Amino acid sequence: MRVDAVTLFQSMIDSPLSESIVGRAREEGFLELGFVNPRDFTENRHRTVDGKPYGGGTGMVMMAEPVYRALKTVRKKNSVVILLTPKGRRFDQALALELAKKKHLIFICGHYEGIDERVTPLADMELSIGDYVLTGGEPAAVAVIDAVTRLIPGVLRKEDATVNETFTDGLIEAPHYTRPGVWRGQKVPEALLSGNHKLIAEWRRAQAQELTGKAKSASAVKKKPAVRRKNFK
Ligand code: 6GU
Repeated sequence: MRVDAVTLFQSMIDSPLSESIVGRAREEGFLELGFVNPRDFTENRHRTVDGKPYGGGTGMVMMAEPVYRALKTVRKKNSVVILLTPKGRRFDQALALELAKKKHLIFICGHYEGIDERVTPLADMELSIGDYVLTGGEPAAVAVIDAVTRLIPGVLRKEDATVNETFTDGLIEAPHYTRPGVWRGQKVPEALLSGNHKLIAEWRRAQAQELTGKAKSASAVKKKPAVRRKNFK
């Protein structure tokens, strides 16, 4: 897959996507990631890419023309153009699976207070990664590109690594454990030590259903504290 990002801040995307599984996917050619900077498409001496908002208000707005020209250099017939904005559709696993089938994705990353609204018609979709405000679209592009890249066939070594996992079947995955069997007084659940594959599968299914039931009820999510510290040895 080819991905291009229209961004003023290339390294905010390039750097995190150079590590770990996505970094390896790029080295192995599963993902070709390119960048185009609207600042290279300005016409004035100061290479200005932003301006004060019409009607007043705080912050600066990215100008439409440099974004348009940058986009034009990478856009092909088969490109899917995604504008990252907190008012977009919420990104989820189902959409990650859809996007993983595409040949070419282009992410337009706004910064400052946002981009001139008139670039919106250039995009095929507007995406958000959740209900909070980031300094720009770049960290959102990283999240989306990461989630999509690991779904490209061949990127994950184990063939079934994406089959059993959280959200693909609508369930949250069962908890994972590794050595040692007892860690600071906490034991690994018996079923996982049994060597009985049927029992293990049943245990995981039951755990997944329980976790999903809990998490899916809105009241449980609201009441769940962000941090649950236990007294630790
Ligand atoms: Cl895509 N952009 C910005 N600036 N903030 C966000 C976002 C995107 N998604 C959630 N918050």
